[in-house]
Order: sequence, then structure tokens, then C-alpha cells
Amino acid sequence: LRMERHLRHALEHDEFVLHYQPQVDLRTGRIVGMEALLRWRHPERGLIPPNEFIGLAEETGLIVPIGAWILRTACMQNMAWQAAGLDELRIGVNLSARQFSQKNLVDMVATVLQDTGLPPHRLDLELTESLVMTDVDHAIAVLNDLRSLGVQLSIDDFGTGYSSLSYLKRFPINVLKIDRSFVQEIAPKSNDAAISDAIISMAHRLGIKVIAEGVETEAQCEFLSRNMCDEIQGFLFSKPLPAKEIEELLREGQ
Ligand code: G
Ligand code: G
Ligand code: NA
Ligand code: MN
Repeated sequence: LRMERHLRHALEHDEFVLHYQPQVDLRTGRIVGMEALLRWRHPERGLIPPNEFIGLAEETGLIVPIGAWILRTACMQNMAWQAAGLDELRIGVNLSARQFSQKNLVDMVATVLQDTGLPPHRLDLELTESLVMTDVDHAIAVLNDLRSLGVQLSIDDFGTGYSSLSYLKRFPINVLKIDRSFVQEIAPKSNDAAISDAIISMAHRLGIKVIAEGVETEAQCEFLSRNMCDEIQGFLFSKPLPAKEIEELLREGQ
């Protein structure tokens, strides 16, 4: 209960911050997107990672107002980079199960796009497999409504959940993000290399782009590049960074 009060206090007192991790196009080598990742800047404990409080935020429902803040802040930041003269980017925002079940989710997203002026195709909403597989028919309806706004939709942590490949056809999604547990085991002739290869081929045949997460080594990058993966995200290129440091990184690359 105390922790819940602290979370509420954190939201009211602006203690949350977003860090951003670049997503790099493997063909051009350029940064084309960013994933927004939440941190809690605690006055005494310092920077707290999301796995220490997202669960509770989800249970208490506080993830709904916090999630709305995340979406608005990420969209504003994307517009701010552009206003600072940087190339146009896509911004990725994670949605939690609790947010996904809110009746007003689509309206909330539409309002944030309108208020911030961010072109919808430059917002990428990330959903986990388990989230969309809980109630497939409902998920498809919500995903279609979100797609109607013009935003991109990604399946996050792909490969860790239960979604059978046949369901992919039914979900109106644009991107699969291969979970880092597969990427990190990639070695020539390993099973995980075969799985990643198969995921990429299948996604492409369905018209879906692939982003590999958790890319840490040149060898992983080369494998993914050879197998036509579209984008990579991971420590090899950059860890998640505060907006100011991202701006410097973007300037160096232009
Ligand atoms: O940034 P880090 O790797 O520590 O994030 C750990 C996990 O926390 C992520 O895998 C993700 O599930 C969750 N997370 C991070 N940022 C957000 C966010 O903005 N919204 C939601 N719902 N979850 C997030
Ligand atoms: O939303 P998702 O569960 O995909 O969250 C991404 C998480 O993965 C973030 O917490 C981020 O800090 C972490 N991450 C990003 N790149 C790497 C990487 O190369 N290696 C590892 N181990 N973690 C990473
Ligand atoms: Na994510
Ligand atoms: Mn992810």
C-alpha cells in the first residue's frame, strides 16, 4: 500500500522519466526509430528500473494514468527532436495489458496524436504476445481500431509467448520484435539461429517487418543482416539513454 502511494506521488510530482533506445535500419545503418522505456527517478533511491514497479502499477491500475503520461511524453519528445532539426523518427511505446483493456484506449491515443501533432505513422505501439492472445477476437477488434488511426503496431518479445504462427495472419500488425532470448543464443547452426531465420522469412511473407531486440555482438548483427532482418535494437549500438544524450547521438549521425 505504501508503494502504491509512492507511485501515485511519483506521477503527480513528475518523478518518471523516459529513456530512449535507438532502432537501426540494417540496410542503411541509420537510426530510424526509438523505443521509449520508463524509469523512476526516485529522490532518495536514484533511478529505479521498470521491472521493480511496473508490475505493481499494473495491479493497482496506476499504469493507466502513467501509460497516458508515457505516450504523451514520448510523442512530444519525438516532435521536439524534429523541431530541433533532426531527421524524422518513429517512436515506439509499450502498452500494458491493463491499458489495452481500457474502453477509451483508442480515443486516448487519438487525442495524444492530435494534441502533439505527431503524424500517426510515426507512432509504433508495442504489444506483447500474451496480451493479444488472452482474448484474440477482442484484441483483433482493438488492433483494427488502432490501425484505423494510422499508427504502427508491433508484437513485442515475439517467440516467448504462445501465439501460434497461424494467428499472425489474423492480427493487423506491422512489426514483429524478435525476443532477445533468441537473439542472444544466435550462433551459426544453432537452433535459435534457425528459429530467428524462420521468424524473419515467415514475417516477410506476411508483409510484416522484423526488429531484433537485444543485439549485443557484431556476430549477431551479421547473422541478422544476412538473414534480411529489417532493424536491430540493442547494446551493440546503444543502451537506452536520456533524451538529451539521444539528441547528441542523432546529431553525430547526421
Ligand atoms: O528498460 P528495461 O529493459 O529495464 O525494461 C524492462 C521491462 O519493463 C520491459 O521489458 C517492459 O516490459 C517494461 N517497460 C519498460 N518501459 C515501459 C513502458 O513505458 N510501459 C510499459 N507498459 N512497460 C514498460
Ligand atoms: O519492452 P521490452 O521487454 O522489449 O524491453 C526492452 C528491454 O531490453 C529494456 O529494458 C532494455 O534495457 C533491454 N535491452 C535493450 N537492449 C538490450 C541488450 O542488448 N541486451 C540486454 N540484455 N538487454 C537489452
Ligand atoms: Na517493448
Ligand atoms: Mn521488446
